[in-house]
Amino acid sequence: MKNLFTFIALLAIIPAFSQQKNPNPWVMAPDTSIEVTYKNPVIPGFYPDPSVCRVDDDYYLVNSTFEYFPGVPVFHSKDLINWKQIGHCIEREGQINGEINIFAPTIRHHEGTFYMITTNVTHGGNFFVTAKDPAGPWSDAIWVDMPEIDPDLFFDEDGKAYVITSKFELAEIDIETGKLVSERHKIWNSTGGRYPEAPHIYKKDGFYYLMAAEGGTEEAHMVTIARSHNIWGPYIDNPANPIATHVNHAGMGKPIQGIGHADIIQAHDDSWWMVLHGYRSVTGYPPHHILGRETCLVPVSWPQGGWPVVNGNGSVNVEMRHQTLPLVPVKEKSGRTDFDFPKPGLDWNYIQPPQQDNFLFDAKEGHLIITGSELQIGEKGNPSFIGRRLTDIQFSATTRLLFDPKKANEEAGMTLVNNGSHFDIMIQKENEKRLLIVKLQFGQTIYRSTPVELSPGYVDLKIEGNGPEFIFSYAQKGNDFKTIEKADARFISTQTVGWFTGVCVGLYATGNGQRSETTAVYDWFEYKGIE
Ligand code: 6LW
Repeated sequence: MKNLFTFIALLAIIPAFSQQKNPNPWVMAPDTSIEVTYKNPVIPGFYPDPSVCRVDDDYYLVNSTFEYFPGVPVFHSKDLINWKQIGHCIEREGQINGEINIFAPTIRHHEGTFYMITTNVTHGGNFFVTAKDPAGPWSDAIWVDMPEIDPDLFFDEDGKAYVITSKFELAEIDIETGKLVSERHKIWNSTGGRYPEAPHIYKKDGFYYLMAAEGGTEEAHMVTIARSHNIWGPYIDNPANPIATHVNHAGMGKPIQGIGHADIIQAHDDSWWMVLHGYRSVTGYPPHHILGRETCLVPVSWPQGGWPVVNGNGSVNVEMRHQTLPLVPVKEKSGRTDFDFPKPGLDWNYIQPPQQDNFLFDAKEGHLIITGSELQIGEKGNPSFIGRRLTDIQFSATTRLLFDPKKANEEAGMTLVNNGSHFDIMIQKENEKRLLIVKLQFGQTIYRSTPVELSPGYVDLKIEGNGPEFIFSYAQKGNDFKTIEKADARFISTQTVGWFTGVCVGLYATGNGQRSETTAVYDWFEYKGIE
């Protein structure tokens, strides 16, 4: 009889098992019956390698900036979702050794002081700057003799400060001087993924946790973690590594790819969160992105004595359905500028510290006046360029330009730039005619559209993006815009041009080998993201 009951009970259980979907957490789909609470990326556009710290219920976040100046934007938020830029850590030429080439930063707050540690790659290496107010001013650089990139600064409870970089060598430092006060010891070997980097150390429940990125910053990117009772190790890998990645089958269909390079923060309500970056593609297969790596946010559950679990299954969704901190929206920035301010807004950037006399912000007239230097965009140095990041897959950027070149070498216009490759809609003079040309330059390959002869007066220039392509058009005297060229967005994507940046749209002038005599006067600029 007992056996019969067992048999019947088994019969009841077997269908339940066979109906159960694959219990592998990687394939868990979001429950769409729960309402969307926020969307990723939380900071759109080329804002990679995020690092975050908290002071009470204020959050501060920084990103890497490579050749752009000012470097390392600082964002503020009350809820980790709505961010507003409040300054830059690197805004004086004196803070860097000549050229700027800033890789991943870490921001930390300790006993009333903010610290931002990063690398000026090939121009001095690792250094940190400090500030009492994260909006600035930040101090001069304090150099730290550590090899490789992605330095992390960890303050232990006993007041000691440590630096670890992508070589996973740890050293105790004197936080006043940056000098090493211990030997460097390699404390971890990573889990074996390519490009192990981006370490951060946290202390929780008596463990030192060492989190890192592996796999490289493309599709195979991942976040891994190990822990030890001793800061010097040995570190034991989390058996559930990687804790976040889209390299697997479940992640491959997600709109955000290449997730990794993370930092973890405990919020003022004790909830845990991870910031990390990922990119949104503008093509089908294989993926190409133009916006660069963007800052995303996902919840973390981190039980006492246990390992952190990221967003349930290690994934990042665009539509997030997790309870948030109370939302405190920030005022939407207008994408329009009439140049009625004496210096560029925080979202404007130069390539390298600029030659200031090539830029005049004439607030009274409402003009930005650019003088072309001898440099072309893409040449080593600081061309006469100022721009902002594209932050939307679909966008339009429009400007009004007054430019009547006197010589054939003088050129000015609006441009899309990524790692030295650039797509320009610009004015040049040829045989006494003022011509409008679209020039597409990728590496040594240059394409010039059929020139359009302009009538006298200002010209409105427009670049639109619809995802897979860019559309270049112009208008004069209030007439409708006429399209003169289209270009495949892949040719200026990060996958094509290389490096770690996304596309910026900017205003420029060049004398193509000699300084221009004629200045380019920009009356206004407008950027619109299209949902
Ligand atoms: C950065 C490294 C990375 O220093 O890419 O994706 C490098 N992660 O950690 C450049 O951003």
